[in-house]
Amino acid sequence: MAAPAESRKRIESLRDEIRYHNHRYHTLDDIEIPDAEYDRLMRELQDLEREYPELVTPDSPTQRVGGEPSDALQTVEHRLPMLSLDNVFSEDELHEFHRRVAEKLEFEDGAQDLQYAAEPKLDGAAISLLYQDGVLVRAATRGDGTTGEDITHNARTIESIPLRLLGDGYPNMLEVRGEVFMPLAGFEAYNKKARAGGEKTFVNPRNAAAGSLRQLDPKLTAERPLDMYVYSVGLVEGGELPGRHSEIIEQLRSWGLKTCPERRVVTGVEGCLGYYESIGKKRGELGYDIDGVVYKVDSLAMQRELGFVARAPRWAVAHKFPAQEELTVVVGVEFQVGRTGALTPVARLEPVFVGGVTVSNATLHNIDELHRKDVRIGDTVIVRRAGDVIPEVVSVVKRRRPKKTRRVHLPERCPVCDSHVTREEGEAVARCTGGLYCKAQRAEALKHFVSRRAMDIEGLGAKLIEQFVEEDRIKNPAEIYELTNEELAERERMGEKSAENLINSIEASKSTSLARFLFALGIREVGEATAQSLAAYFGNLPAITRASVDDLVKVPDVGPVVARRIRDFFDEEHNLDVIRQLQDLGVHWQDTDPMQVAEDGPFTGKTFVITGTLPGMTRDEAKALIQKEGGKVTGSVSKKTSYLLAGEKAGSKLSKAQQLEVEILDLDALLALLQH
Ligand code: 9MJ
Repeated sequence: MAAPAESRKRIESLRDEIRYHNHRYHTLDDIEIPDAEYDRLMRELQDLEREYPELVTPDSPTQRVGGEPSDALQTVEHRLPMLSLDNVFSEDELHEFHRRVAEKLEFEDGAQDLQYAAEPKLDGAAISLLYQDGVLVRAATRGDGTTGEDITHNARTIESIPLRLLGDGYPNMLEVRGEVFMPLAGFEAYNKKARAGGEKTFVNPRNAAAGSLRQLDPKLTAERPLDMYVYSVGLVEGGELPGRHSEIIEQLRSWGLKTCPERRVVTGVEGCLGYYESIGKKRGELGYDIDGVVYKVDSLAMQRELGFVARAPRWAVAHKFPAQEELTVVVGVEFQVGRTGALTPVARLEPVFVGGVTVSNATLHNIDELHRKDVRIGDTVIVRRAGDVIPEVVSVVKRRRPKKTRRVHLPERCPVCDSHVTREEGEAVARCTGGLYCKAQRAEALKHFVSRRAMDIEGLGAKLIEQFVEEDRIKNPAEIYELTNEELAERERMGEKSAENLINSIEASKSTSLARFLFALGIREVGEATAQSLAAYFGNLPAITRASVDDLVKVPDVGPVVARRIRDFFDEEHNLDVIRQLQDLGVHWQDTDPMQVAEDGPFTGKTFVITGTLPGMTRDEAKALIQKEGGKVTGSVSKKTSYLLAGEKAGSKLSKAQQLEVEILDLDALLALLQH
């Protein structure tokens, strides 16, 4: 029966698609789809070709295994082919593999005692290193297994590849094989730098390793943080190696070649599974990517007996971890508000099985990342879930972008509390301005509100606050003042005595100062010192809540950014509400006279820095005094500093002032200046 037109069409389109991805992978070093997806395309094509053998053509991607050498590098023939490994994805498949091994070796008892050398399956780029009389004479990529590329110039730049073997006893001709990989720390650092410099980043460490090895200019390879472990031997002439795989690897190690420290010899399938599990647990701490483990029959005599099928040995198998990267579709993007008000875009996904679990949300980190990756609703994306790390959107498969997608914009208002969202110039993070009012930020804001230097409510600890917020019992700080003794005493783990203590301490906090109260409100950038300056300058709260940005910047120590924050805070009606409620519930303080800042006082136009311990005056008092006379007080000494007011135990600021030849005053000298 002739193949249906539909299947013919599908075969053609699969071939086109696979060729396209082959080119991206092997030539451009710029992959677009995860391995799992590539494997699926290949498998679908293989299945169709098996069904309709008359449609197999010699140029079908199924007829060629592995990479196409690029034109730019010299090709190398591997005298012994570089093998690939068969995969198993489950316990059952592993049992099946073991059963075949036992059968071929004619074990009668099920081969429970058969020893396997077990090692992590490194996710990098395979390399062949040829040592002649102990000297590295050639390095090559795997290529398609038969023909690779000469990358000797690049291999020489990798520190863990010895240019000469140590010790003696090595064969005259020794080909070792292993994996070049980029450790995760190096990968992250490299990408961070590339991003900052506007250069191309690597999608994953494997691609980074493969791309780095195939550079034409070894200087570029040398800049990449690469490492290598050896895991097998190829050609051996003029010498003998031990009779077990595990012993050979030890031998290679003694000659100065780097080997993976996680290697073990295990017994039977049980041993293999135990190893799989223990490496799976350690995976996140290894510092390099692995995509499974490899079991190799340890005895070389048995390996020889088992031989090969096609391009893979019968004596080894890779037991793969579930794929960490998968494709899925973005069905929406929502913004989550963190405890500090930071807005994080989160992609809602069509559920996909990745990294061993079903994932339906993935982080986009921040709005800049979202735009950099150009993620739109409707896009097909690569999702990555590595270990226990939260799943993330890695990239968009632009080729699969439908005609109609929706772009994502930063919301103007907080999705939790509807307050305005702000974003500072040059900052990646956008924030909700809701503060206390925003449920997402409530617990943090309340902890700050009750803290010792703010309202100083003892006994209202972090745990209790979190419970109250969780239960919606406290929605704003005013509600703290509505807690009753009975209600508290009924709570678990809270005795009558501590309930009473807490009530007393809430009561005591009602009598406070304007500075403490302002600080307690948790306005961004308004720390204790700024709160004090504001309180001293304006003397009362209504004056502050009404002050324009222009008024606010007149306050010593308040710059335009801080002024803007203060204005934004008091522009939110709900913030004023909470303040009113607090005052209605009895929170009060003593107003003071607004500061009379001398327009042309003795210190007008002068900038002071205060350091050390002053005799009989706190630094805050000295600061108020200077400000009252028209001076400005800043935190660090610079060329613009007019005077350093130095008390006892003055440290680095004093030496800085001396170095910059800034005039140094003690308290008496300062007071003397005011006499004139
Ligand atoms: C990796 N990728 O870590 C082999 N491999 O052995 C290990 N690869 C291998 N062994 C024979 N550990 C062919 C490939």
